[in-house]
This record gives sequence, C-alpha cells and structure tokens, in this order.
Amino acid sequence: CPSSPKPPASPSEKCGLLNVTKITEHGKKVRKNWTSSWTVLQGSTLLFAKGQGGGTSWFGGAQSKPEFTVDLRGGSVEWASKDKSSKKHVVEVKTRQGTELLIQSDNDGVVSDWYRALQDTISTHAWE
Ligand code: I3S
Repeated sequence: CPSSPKPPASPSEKCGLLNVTKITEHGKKVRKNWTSSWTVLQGSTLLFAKGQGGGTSWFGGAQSKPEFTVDLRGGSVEWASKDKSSKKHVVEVKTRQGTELLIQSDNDGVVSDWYRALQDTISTHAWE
C-alpha cells in the first residue's frame, strides 16, 4: 500500500488498482459498469474507491472514502467463465449476501495475485 511505511504484513492486506463491476446485487442481476477502482483487501473485507488518477491515494482523504465494501466471509472466488465477460483475466467474487463482482486487470500477474489473496482470505475466515 503506497502510504504505508512497510510492506503489507499479511496476505490479507493488499491493495491496488483494478477494473471492477458489480453484476449481481442481493441476488438480482444489475447492469455492468466497469470502473477503475482502488481496491483494498483488509481482513475479510474488500473495499473499493474510485481510481484517483494513478491510484496512490489512501482511504481517509477527502475524496477517497470507500465507495463500496463487501464482506468475503462465506463467499467464493473463481476465474470468470467466458460468458461473464469478453475481457481477459477476470475473477468473479460472490458474497454470501448475494453480491457478485467481476475484477479485472490487463496484467494477468496482478489478477492472479488477487485471486490467490482472495482465496486465502476466504479460507482463513471460513469458520467465522
Ligand atoms: O455482459 P455484457 O452485457 O455484454 O457486458 C458489456 C456491457 O455491460 C457493456 O456496456 P453497455 O452494454 O451497458 O453499454 C460494457 O461496455 C462492456 O464492457 C460489457 O462487457 P465486457 O465483456 O467488457 O465485460
């Protein structure tokens, strides 16, 4: 995380700029709206803020409050099937509350790292 003096302490603290869209909310399909979002994985919570031109800002600044958060406990993560998006390197995140998100980056390594981090988080918090 840019403003943090040391590297993230655990695999469940991660942040970066990703393309994100919701596809389902409370179990209902919603229209896709891909946006570049500064994304933070903090404990079992995934937070999104609108990209701040380079994405180096941190939550807490006047214009950087999280727009949207999801609770990953009891959720799942998988590589999105081709019918979910025409984009490459897309991961689908499903929450127990019936929200489905797609996260994507043109950099496959970036998305693979997120996929692993999200899976780790979900298994770490499986029994909460
Ligand atoms: O799954 P869809 O509906 O083909 O998703 C595409 C659309 O949401 C499109 O916007 P509108 O049809 O609302 O104007 C987006 O611009 C595309 O990016 C969406 O598809 P991809 O394959 O990029 O996820």
